[in-house]
Amino acid sequence: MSARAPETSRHSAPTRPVNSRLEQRLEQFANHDRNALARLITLVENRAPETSSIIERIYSLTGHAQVIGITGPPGAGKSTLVNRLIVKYRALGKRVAVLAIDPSSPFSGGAVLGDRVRMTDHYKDSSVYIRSLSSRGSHGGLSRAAREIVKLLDAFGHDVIVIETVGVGQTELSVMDLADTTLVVTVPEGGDSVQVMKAGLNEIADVFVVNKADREGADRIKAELELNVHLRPAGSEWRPPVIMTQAVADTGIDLLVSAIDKHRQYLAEHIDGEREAERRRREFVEILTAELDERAGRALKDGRAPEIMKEVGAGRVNPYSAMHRLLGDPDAIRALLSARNDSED
Ligand SMILES: Nc1nc2c(ncn2[C@@H]2O[C@H](COP(=O)(O)OP(=O)(O)OP(=O)(O)O)[C@@H](O)[C@H]2O)c(=O)[nH]1
Ligand SMILES: [Mg+2]
Repeated sequence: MSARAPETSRHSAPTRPVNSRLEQRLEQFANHDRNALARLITLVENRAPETSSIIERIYSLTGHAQVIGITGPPGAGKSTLVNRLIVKYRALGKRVAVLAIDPSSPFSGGAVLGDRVRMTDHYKDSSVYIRSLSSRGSHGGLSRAAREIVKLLDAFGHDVIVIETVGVGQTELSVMDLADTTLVVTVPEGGDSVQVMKAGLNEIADVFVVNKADREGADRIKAELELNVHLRPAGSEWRPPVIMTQAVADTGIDLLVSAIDKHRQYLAEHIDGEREAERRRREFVEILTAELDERAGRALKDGRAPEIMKEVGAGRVNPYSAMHRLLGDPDAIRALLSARNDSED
């Protein structure tokens, strides 16, 4: 295969055509076909080359959903809470989607299986869509995929999207960045408020939840968190409330829903144009660098890499010199980036 870009890329049109099968899927998606939604999510999850074209096409339909992030230590009761929230939001007539991110265990882990079992009731409800996303082998791709899957769920017409992660790593934290309102769940065991501080969850919390409030020590955790909120440097007027819940017993959930509502209202009343603009610019840079990264990776894999790659591979050119040479050569860049935008699925 030629290392040069096909001629057409020089005149590439502003809208990217997609293959007819994908075109059909997008149409089915627009007609609220849940199978089409599932297929598109799978393409995005697998980082298919047409991912960015899919999101480009559905982008104008996004921006309506309320995105709620829920994070905290393993076993804190996050899924049980999500389950309760689904019921509350369904009672309000809202369409709900859940994206459960499983950080470690694709098949064997109890988390996903447990979620499935407890969430089974909702599977019959066509206004509830539940999907889990495995972080296995996705490297930096997980937060990218999560961002785009949230866009799909939003465009599909869900009013509320809940993202569940176990708050452990940078990836999970960056996924929480997608949420309008982030709930940090703690439990009265093993000094969990300290864990929350250490894990960097403190800074991202819009609402603290002390779940398993039936257990001893719940009041102490609540007091610690409240003190901590009080001692926060005054950067924002929003003071995260601390809500006590017993997810298994369906206790405290109404209070939680109302705290989420208040935060939503706060956001609506405090729209900061410059911050929004900055967020959009940052999102654009992230999308751009992610796309460059993915295209360069694909070019390398399917043999469309520019000549310089061979030189680097043979150790004849140092990678920094190669990078500078490549960036100074528009034809080589075009060759590298002229990824196909469709694939078999
Ligand atoms: N005592 C008590 N147990 C609870 C409460 N809420 C949830 N649990 C139990 O805690 C266990 C873990 O609940 P999950 O909802 O799976 O917790 P999770 O945070 O989603 O767990 P991972 O996704 O594995 O991190 C289950 O056995 C629940 O029944 C509660 O309010 N009180
Ligand atoms: Mg869970």
